[in-house]
Parts: sequence; structure tokens; C-alpha cells
Amino acid sequence: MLYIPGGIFRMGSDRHYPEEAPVHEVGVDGFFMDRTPVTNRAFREFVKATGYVTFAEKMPDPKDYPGAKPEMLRAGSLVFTPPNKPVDLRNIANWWRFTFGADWRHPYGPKSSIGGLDDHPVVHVAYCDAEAYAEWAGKALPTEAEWEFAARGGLDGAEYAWGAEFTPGGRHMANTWQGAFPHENLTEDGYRRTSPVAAFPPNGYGLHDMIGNVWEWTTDWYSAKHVGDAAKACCVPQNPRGGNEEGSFDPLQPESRIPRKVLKGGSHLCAPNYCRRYRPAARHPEPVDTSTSHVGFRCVMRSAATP
Ligand SMILES: [Ca+2]
Ligand SMILES: [Ca+2]
Ligand SMILES: [Cu+2]
Repeated sequence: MLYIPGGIFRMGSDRHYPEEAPVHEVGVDGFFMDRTPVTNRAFREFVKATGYVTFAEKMPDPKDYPGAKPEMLRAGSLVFTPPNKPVDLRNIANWWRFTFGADWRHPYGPKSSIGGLDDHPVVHVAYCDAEAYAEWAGKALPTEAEWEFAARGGLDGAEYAWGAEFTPGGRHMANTWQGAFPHENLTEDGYRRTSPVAAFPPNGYGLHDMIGNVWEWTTDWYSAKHVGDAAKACCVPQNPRGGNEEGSFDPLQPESRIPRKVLKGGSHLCAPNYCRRYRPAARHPEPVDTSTSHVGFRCVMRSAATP
């Protein structure tokens, strides 16, 4: 793990999506953070040691999904399944398939495996799986403020984790999507799907893959906007914990009672024509029971003890 010094920074952005606004000052205490997302190799150690079974490997309980078709209530996870031609970008069902038998060991469906992917981030982990791993490792999951502070690498207010330009000198600094999402994946950065966790340069704090590769879970309940600056300069919030559970539900799906956490950093599916969330300020709501082929996590340690 690496030590992140903490301090006061400008969280959020006023230049992009509404959920990132408003920019506001926030303080975080110093903490240690994993240098990379948790890999398949590390997650396998956890499963070996504990016999842990992830959410995606379990049969869903019909009580939790009123109205769901019985034939859909099988173990599985969401796999990115690209169409071969342009599709309506308003309907995510055009590229996300709930795939029976997809889980962390079978990232693209039951016939796939993680052979050769030891150094890739673990995927198909729901929030409870990330939490269970962190607890086993004697660590914790980051808050959104900790995560964003760390992602900025000391460049307060910069657009990207590495500075002002997306591809400085033409160089790709993270695993994102080039081409027209979701049918045209040009892989100019070298990777069609996930990438080995240190394949791209670290940020100013030495952290790899904060941006792109996989989205990362944080502990904050999602809220559609940030809270603005306190009226008095005295009162910069220290170690904020985000919204509340009740406020995190999806207003567009009032029947769903699954609360949502904040994901950070974007993934290998973030594309200029669809989702420009390859920035420290970007955020995305994810229901706690949802696992996909582009969401992973990394851990922090807040105690004074050296990891
Ligand atoms: Ca890529
Ligand atoms: Ca990431
Ligand atoms: Cu995205």
C-alpha cells in the first residue's frame, strides 16, 4: 500500500455531468491505499482462505426481486456484450446481458475463465463481496472523498489524474474506450477488455489504474449532487461520508428497493461518445447487489499502523 498524505482539496467538477457538481472544498485525513485494484490473484487467496462465495455465484432470493420472472432468478452477472452495429445509446440493454454462470472466475460467461488474467482486476464483485474481502484483509473500502483525493495525485482541480490533457503527447494514460461505443472498440490503448493492473503509468501518488480499467466501489451512498461549500470558510467538511441510504434509491425505478453506492474512476468501457467518466470527479450510482464485467475495487487502511 502507499501513503496518501491527506489535505484539503476541491472535490467534484462544474464542467461535466450534473452529478459531479458543485465543486466544493473537502478535507481528508492521511491514509494508506492499495497501489492497484484488487487482482484475480489476490481475490483467489481470499476465497481459498475463507471459502467465500460471491453474490453473483448465488441463486437470487425471489423475495428480494418481486415481479422478476422465475426463469431469470438464476446465479449470474452482467457481461458487456457488444453489438456489431450502432444501437440506441439510451438503452443499456443493448450491450449489457445478464449472463447465467458469469462470475469472478468466469468473467465472460460460464465457458470463459481467468486463465492468464491473474494480474487483471477481479470483476463481478457486488458491494458485499468487496466489503468481505476488505474485512478479511484487515482493510476497508475508501470513501468517495478519499478515493477522489487519491485519484487526483496532488494535482488539485486538474481535469485528469495526470494533468490537463487526456492523451498527453498522444499517449494513453489509462485503459478506456477508443472508437464509437458500443460497437467499435479500436483498442488504440492496447486493451479490448480489462488490462493488467499496472499496465499504465501511476499518478502523482504512485497509484495505478485509478482511472479506467474497472470502476471501483466506495462506501458513500449515492446522491444526485454534491453538497455545496459551507457558508463560512471555517467549516470545510473533514472526512465526509456522502449521502444517506434512503436518498440513494433510483428515482426512475421507484419499485426497486436496492440502495446504491458511488462508483469512481470509469472503466475500459468509458468512451468519448457515450461516457466521459475517465476523470477523478466522475461518479456513478451502482445498486449494491449489482456486479458486472467492468466493476472492481481497491482497499484503504486508516489506522496509524503501517500496513
Ligand atoms: Ca481499451
Ligand atoms: Ca479504476
Ligand atoms: Cu463510463
